Formats: sequence, structure tokens, C-alpha cells
Amino acid sequence: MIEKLPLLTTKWQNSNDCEMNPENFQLLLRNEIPSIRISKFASSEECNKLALAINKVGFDFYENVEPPIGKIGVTQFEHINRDKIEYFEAVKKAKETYDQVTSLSFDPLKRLTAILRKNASSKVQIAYENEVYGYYFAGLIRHINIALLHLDFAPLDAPNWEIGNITSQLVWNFYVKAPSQGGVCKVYNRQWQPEDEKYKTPASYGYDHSLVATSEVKHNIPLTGDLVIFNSRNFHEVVPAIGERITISSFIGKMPGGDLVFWS
Ligand SMILES: O=C(O)CCC(=O)C(=O)O
Ligand SMILES: [Fe+2]
Repeated sequence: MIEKLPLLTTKWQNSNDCEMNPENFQLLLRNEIPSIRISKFASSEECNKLALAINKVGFDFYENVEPPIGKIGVTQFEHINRDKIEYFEAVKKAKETYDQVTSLSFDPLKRLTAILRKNASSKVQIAYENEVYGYYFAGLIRHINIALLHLDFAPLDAPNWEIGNITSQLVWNFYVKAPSQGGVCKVYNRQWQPEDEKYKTPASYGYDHSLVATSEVKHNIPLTGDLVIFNSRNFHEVVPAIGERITISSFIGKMPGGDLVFWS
């Protein structure tokens, strides 16, 4: 039902980092502001402890993703063209590793859930597929020093999955370790529409930059301890970073009834 979703691309009301409050959260879902930043979401001590725990576990790398992106956890995106059962079978192990890492510091997903319950909706939970498959995984840990121009939107990426029913999609990135230079996440005020698929680079997840040549753009600066939320149906990219850039993230989808769901 992609075609029926409204395309919300008007000029952003504000080009700054917006704070988290109920009004801004609704504006972000409607793509009327570029992003919400929760400054000092975590202390530097909490971030250091997480970084140590993450390095102990070590990163896996995505298959067929160039330039490489390291990850700990499992993504739905990698399972688009595979059997769903493989994804849901990997969830348990991914959650165990997430719990192992966060138990040495704090649980960002839990902290954010409490913030969203106050500011967005009382119904916030991990996305659920059905009685056979159970819950999704949320809380992907990434070593991501560059990302090509792309978008994340479940009606496109997961049409036959429960999350494919969401009506808007956000993503949160918590910066566990900011790079020493660069690594800005550029978000363009350009919501994906079906015709944009012709701009996709063959055999890659990237899209051609001509799509966003005239679009408004927001620079999200990675700062250790901060958490940034943006509308992931907008095209976005991570420009090259020097030094380790470690994040924890997941999507936040709005279901047709208004509930918010997390998955990675
Ligand atoms: O690392 C970031 O700042 C954003 C990465 C990204 O593409 C996403 O979270 O959807
Ligand atoms: Fe993305």
C-alpha cells in the first residue's frame, strides 16, 4: 500500500536540533522537523563501559555491503530475500549478546522506551510478528564509518512482514563513540517514493545523489553520549569518519493504530 501513504515533503519548520517533547515527536513523524537530539542521553562513563564491552564481543560484517559496516545483532534488512524463519531464529542469540553488552553498563533501548512513553505514546514495544515467529530484534550495535545515500522504510524493505504495515518510520542512533573527525549523518528533506527506485545503484543499497541535489539537508553531528532520532523515509548518508564511530540503533515504526514498535 505504499502508493496510498502521503508524501510529506514540505520545508522543515526548524533546521536546528530539536529537543524531545510530545509536540516535536509528532512533528518528526510528519517530517515537519529534521531530527530530535537527546543531549547527554548517557554519561561518558556509561559510554566507555559500553565501548569496552562491545570491543570484547567484536563485530561481524554485513554480507554484500561495501564499504564494510561492522555489526553486532541481526537485521531484518539482510533477510528481505531469505526465509523469514532464519531471521527469527537469529533473534534469540542477538538479544542474548545485546543483554550481555548492556548489562556491563546500561540498556539504551530501555532508557529510550521510558522517554517515549512520556513523550509519544503509552504503547511502545518491540515489534511482534505472530505466534509462530514471535518478536523482532531491536538494538543493533554498529561500527559504521560511512554509509551510502539510502533510506529505510519498511513498506519498501519488508512488504510481507508485520512491520511493513507501519505508516511512518523513524530511526534512533545513540553515539557510543564519536569519531575524531567527520562521520556526520546527512539527512535530506526528501521522502522516498516508488518512482525513486530507478535511482538505485545496481547491486548496492545506495541511490544516485541527483535525487537530493536540491533538497534541504540536516547535518547530524555524532557526539558521544547523544541520541539522535530522524525520519528514516528521508534519504540519508553517513559521510566518511576518521576514528572509530560506534552506535546503537533501531527503527521506531508507527503502526496504523498508533502503537510504536522497535526493530533493527
Ligand atoms: O549512523 C548513523 O548516523 C545513521 C545510520 C543509518 O543509516 C541509519 O541509522 O538508518
Ligand atoms: Fe539508514
